[in-house]
Amino acid sequence: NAEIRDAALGTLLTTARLRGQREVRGLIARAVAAPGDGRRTVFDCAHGTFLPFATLARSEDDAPVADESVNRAFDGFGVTRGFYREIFERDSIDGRGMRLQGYVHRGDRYNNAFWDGQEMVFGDGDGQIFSDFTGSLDVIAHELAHGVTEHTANLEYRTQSGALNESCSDVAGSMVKQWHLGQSADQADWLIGPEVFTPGIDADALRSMKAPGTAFDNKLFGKDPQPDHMERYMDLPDTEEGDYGGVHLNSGIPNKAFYLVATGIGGNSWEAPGHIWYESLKASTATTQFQEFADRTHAKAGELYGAGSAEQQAVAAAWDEVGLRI
Ligand code: ASN
Ligand code: ZN
Ligand code: CA
Repeated sequence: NAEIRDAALGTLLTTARLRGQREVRGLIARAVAAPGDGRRTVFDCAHGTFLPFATLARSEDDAPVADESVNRAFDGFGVTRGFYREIFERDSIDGRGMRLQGYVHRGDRYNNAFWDGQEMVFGDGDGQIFSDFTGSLDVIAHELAHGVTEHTANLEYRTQSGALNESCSDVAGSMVKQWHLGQSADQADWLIGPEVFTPGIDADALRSMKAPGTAFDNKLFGKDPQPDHMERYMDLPDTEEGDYGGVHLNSGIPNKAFYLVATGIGGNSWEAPGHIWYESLKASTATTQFQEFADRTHAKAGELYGAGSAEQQAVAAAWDEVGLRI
């Protein structure tokens, strides 16, 4: 069957090539590509921004190297890959062993980390406000999870679908950290990136899932603007300035809902709550909005744990508390 599929796709690929259809060729090339072996590779950008100029620093079978940023990225990918495999039976980012490629020391004192559609990229931070972004396991898992979202729902990175995309990365980042540390929902700090601020900065973290809007309140940034309820949903412009409609801000609402589900059910976030969220992500589409996602988590909780189960009741109560009625 696989042979027949490959032959059929090969014919399509040839046709597309002859017709010069670049997008179709890309799609088909990805479809026929052999499943990956899930190996990790970390590259050193040496403060450049053009990734092809980065040099290979460590790959799967290599021993640790002298550069701890390289080792932290490598280890963080390993933990996250293990989490998806063991907890969700998912084989890497694309579910078929996609290689995990990371780039460290990106740019000069660059204050961020990101997923670029193919790989995970980390800045060193400026050393004044931010430190190295590889210093936080939940940030590493957050970036990798953007890849998982892209290969599942492919939630559009704007307004509510974008905030759900961001939230799913925070949820994954928190679960991976809690799983790695063996912390239950009650024991966890529910902070995203507590390590990325330099010790001199008066801030707990980038975001708090437990209490969105309280991760920082200082002279430098003012108060954490994340809302934790639909009444405070931030209608921002769909521009880079407006964070594409506040994708990193309105994510506070679904983040808080996940926190409430996890603590409402009790135990470990990556068990029932994680499965409900992951199944809902896989059943979502590019344009899924908050209400649709909330309804879906409720339906999934019913399918997985039974209609009227404690899990399903916790889901309904959580969304209600952030202003979304099932
Ligand atoms: N660190 C940010 C994120 O992963 C970078 C970005 O805005 N894309 O969400
Ligand atoms: Zn993100
Ligand atoms: Ca601090």
